[in-house]
Amino acid sequence: MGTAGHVDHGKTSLIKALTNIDCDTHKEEKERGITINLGFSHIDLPSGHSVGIIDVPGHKDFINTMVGGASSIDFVLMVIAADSGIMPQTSEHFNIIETLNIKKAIIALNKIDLVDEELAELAKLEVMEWLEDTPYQDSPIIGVSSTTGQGLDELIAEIDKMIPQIEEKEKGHFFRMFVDRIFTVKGIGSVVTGSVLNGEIKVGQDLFLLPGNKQKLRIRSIEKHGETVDAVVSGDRAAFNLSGLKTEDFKRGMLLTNKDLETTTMIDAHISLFDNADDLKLWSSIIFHSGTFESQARMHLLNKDRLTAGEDAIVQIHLEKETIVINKDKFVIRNTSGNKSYGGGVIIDAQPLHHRKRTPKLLDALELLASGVLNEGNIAELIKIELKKENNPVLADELAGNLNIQVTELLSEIESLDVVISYQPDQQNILILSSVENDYKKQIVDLIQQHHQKNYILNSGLEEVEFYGKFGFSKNKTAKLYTGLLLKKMKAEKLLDVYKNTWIIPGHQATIDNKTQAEIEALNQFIKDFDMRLPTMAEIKTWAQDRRITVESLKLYISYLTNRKSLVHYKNELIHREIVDGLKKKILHFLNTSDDGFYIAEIREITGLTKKLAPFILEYFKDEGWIITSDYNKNSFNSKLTAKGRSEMGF
Ligand SMILES: Nc1nc2c(ncn2[C@@H]2O[C@H](COP(=O)(O)OP(=O)(O)OP(=O)(O)O)[C@@H](O)[C@H]2O)c(=O)[nH]1
Ligand SMILES: [Mg+2]
Repeated sequence: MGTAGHVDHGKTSLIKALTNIDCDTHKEEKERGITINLGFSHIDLPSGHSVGIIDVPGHKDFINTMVGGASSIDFVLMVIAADSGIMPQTSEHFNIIETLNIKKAIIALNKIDLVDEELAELAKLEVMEWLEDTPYQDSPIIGVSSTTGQGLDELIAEIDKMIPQIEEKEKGHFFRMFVDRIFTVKGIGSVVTGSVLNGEIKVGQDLFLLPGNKQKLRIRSIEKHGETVDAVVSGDRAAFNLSGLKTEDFKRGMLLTNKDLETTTMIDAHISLFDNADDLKLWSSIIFHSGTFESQARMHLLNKDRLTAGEDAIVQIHLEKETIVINKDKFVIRNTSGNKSYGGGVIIDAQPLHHRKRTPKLLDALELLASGVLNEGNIAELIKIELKKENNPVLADELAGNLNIQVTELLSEIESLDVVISYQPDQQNILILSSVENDYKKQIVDLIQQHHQKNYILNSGLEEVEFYGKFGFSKNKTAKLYTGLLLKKMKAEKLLDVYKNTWIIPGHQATIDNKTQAEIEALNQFIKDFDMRLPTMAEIKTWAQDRRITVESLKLYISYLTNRKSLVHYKNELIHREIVDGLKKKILHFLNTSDDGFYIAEIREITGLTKKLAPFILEYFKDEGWIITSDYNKNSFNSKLTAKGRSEMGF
């Protein structure tokens, strides 16, 4: 529960009357008689539940602190002094609470001891009228006095009634907590506190402090409501003692999380302006508040040129400072002098591209995204949008993370979406839109057909790795995994077949006419005649030119002979297989006679290999895994037979 309300209306006094804890602990707070920092308390209810309480300042100068406190609460205790009624920060706090999507409120009409019955009734009517047509119109309004204790039992009963209405927070998410206080405890070290936004964390686990150097911080101990605990979950107040950093490394607004999240300085969002906000132009300077994070920012209206009070818009916000936010996070925007709240909204994309041009296509996509995020029921739509944005296969885990939903929720939604296909290799679900997959299928068939056409004398097709580059998948592990699965699936669908380790169109057969056959054989003989010398490419090309064989055909013939294993094509050199086989017999037999191996000079002696060819052959054998070499230098390396080499020779 969090307090809210105008300065001096008695929030802190009321919490003290309820819990016996004075949240105004600082000297300056005592001197000025106002709350400056967040205060923390808790109440044990008759039902047995324990409720954590955050007391916020009401003074207009500390709205940023109020936003930080209100960001993690489940319901609000709005304190309104019966003798003064609705005041500026009463409505400003209410606007913020609504923007932060806090759905429930209890209204405490405080200082009821200062008014007579008639005035109390009038104050209540004023509040009721003011709440009309807001999400809080059915909230209970209780007359209370922190001075006399009047109405406190009734208030406690209302708080108790609130508990079953609070939506259970998801615990399956990764852990997130904005840091709100940092201090050093003698003999213990740095302690940081905050309210857990998502997930669960236990003593002994590691946390990242972001933005930062991504060093893992071990949790030494956790306290909740002043008591040592083993774990905290979303909604809890928590104090962590962490190892690995100094107190000065922590700053208010940083995030503690168990997931290595990306920082951002740009976000796409849907915003609504409060009824009393100033007009905003295409670009405006604002202060952005999310949790305890705050930063100067420039805001760009995307679907409007000007925004007036009470209106909505889709915007791109450029932050001055790096932050860690995720989709669906709520935020508040204020003017740059920090004396007026403009409005707030929800993040629809935490890692967007820079939208320099406001094209209709972009706006369509963003409006769809916003409606998906705002109408939380429509997760299916969101999944589709997100997959379209990626256009690549993505892991279910990653997608759920991007959407800030549970994987189980994602997977159950997918069942109803015939557009999405999921695979299950090792339980990792890979998702892709079926329209995108169909496109990949078509491209794969086209690529192989082109390959067959060009390489008509080859039986082979394309290797799996060749598709990675063509689809821009080279750096994407998931996409590579997906390619392998897709190829297998296409084989099952009889769209593809396998020849050796390549993918071909079913029924593909090489065609070779007599002239081609003769040319290939001539090339084979030509290279064989080099015996224990390596032909240069120039020599081979001249040979081809003399016979009016084009470079294209020559390349094809070489591939053909390499595929047929007539030639060895290694490190851009060609050597005839029979020569290599002869050398293999000699060298591997020779190496088999000694466990200590032999130097290159000895090997040259028994084979008659040239200075150039000897290291080439030995390196080739090494790459094949038949031999290992050590003591490598230009002229000598000591080679030994490996187990693979032994079995290759049948030793
Ligand atoms: N008579 C009377 N005075 C009250 C009551 N509640 C609070 N006060 C007085 O009102 C003044 C302000 O109370 P606080 O509890 O500090 O008000 P607050 O809302 O926490 O103020 P900020 O945190 O600065 O926004 C104090 O002098 C309290 O003694 C009440 O029920 N009756
Ligand atoms: Mg106070």
